[in-house]
Amino acid sequence: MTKTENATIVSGKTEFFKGIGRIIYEGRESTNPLAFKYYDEARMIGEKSMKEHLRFAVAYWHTFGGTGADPFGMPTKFFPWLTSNDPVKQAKDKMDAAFEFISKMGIPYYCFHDFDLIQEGDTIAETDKRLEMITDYALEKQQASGIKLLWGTSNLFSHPRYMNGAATNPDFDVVVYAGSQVKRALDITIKLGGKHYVFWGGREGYMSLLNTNMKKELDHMASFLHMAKDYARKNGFNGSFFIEPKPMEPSKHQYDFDAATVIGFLREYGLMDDFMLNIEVNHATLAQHTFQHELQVAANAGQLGSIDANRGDYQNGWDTDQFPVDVYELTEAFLVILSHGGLIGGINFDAKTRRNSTDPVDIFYAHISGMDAFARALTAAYNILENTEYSRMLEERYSSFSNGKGKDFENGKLTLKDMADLARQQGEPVQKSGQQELYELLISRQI
Ligand code: XUL
Ligand code: CO
Repeated sequence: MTKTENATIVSGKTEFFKGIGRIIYEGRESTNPLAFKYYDEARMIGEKSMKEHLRFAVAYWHTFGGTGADPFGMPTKFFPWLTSNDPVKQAKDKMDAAFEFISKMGIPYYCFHDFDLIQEGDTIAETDKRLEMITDYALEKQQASGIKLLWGTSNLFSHPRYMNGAATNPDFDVVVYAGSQVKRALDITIKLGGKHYVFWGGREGYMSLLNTNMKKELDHMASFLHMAKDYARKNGFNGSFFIEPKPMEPSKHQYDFDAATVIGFLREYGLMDDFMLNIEVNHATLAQHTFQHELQVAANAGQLGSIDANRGDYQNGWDTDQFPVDVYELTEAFLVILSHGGLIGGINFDAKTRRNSTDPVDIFYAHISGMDAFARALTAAYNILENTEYSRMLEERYSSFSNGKGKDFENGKLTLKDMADLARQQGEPVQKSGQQELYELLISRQI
């Protein structure tokens, strides 16, 4: 353990990222690739520090479990923490590497699926034992480093037993198994003081409607979520549950298609009080929406919870999960976030370095780049809201509803006949520009 001025670096027996110390803020003039140019954690943006606004988290799966394997090729990343054949030793090495990396980065949170921490055992008893051991180890590491768990989740999509779904599986035996897994994942999230809990249903959907009773499956999904929520609440969990929308991949059609679909589902099944949304950039674009659109839909319903940060590729439609670097896009996102009081959760980098980025140091470059991009976006959005005409322009655009007949219309006091009479009195409306280019100019001036 090394004390630095900013944080406690927690390495295991082996130091996996040798030669790299605590990544610090050096300012925009710095040419050091292993330093922040914009992310200055203590800097106040309005009432809160950058660290508090952004609440960054590292995704355990991509960052420490990703091997670079894809449907066309074998693993390319032979990281030393992944090499042991003994699942217990491998899990501990991985955790040593994780806490060393996260503490060197000065990132406050991490996120995991149950089986990112350790490989599933052959029996439920063996799996219980393994997760008990590795979460004891995680608890020690959290206490030594001050790093916290932003959210936990359960992998209900990789194992062959879930090929027809987990909570929405047509076979009750599989739904039971999924229930036991979520119970355990909630137990470990609570044990580790996890702030929130995520449901992402990659197999909750269908490959073909021909063999699917959609109504039944949706009812089952709702019953399952109610059970999970009731269990967690009974056991003292007071965080939020987040649903993470995604339209497709791996299923042809996923029930949590996009923010609007999820909100409709939560309303229909009485889950609005406990569940919010975790919006992922690349899932938004897969659903043919912008990231900003999905955030706005969630915010409109008061359900904006957390973010999975990444970006897609402009030339193809896959979930490429690249690190976010587009400051313009992120500024648009932060205009929505700041206008709605910030995030309950935080910003989890659900992103991976490319298959041919094979050096451990690439993981540092990726996170530094993403954190700097978010820091710039946060600052720009804050300045746009506080120091430009933006908010006034937006308000002005709707000012015809602020009084008179416009106000009466908003308050439901006019009939359609009244509208017809008014139109006859007023005649052709005066043309008013939408001024998109002027709004864009306000953003580009601030970034
Ligand atoms: C998959 C995805 C998941 C969730 C957690 O596209 O985003 O990793 O974030 O299960
Ligand atoms: Co995600």
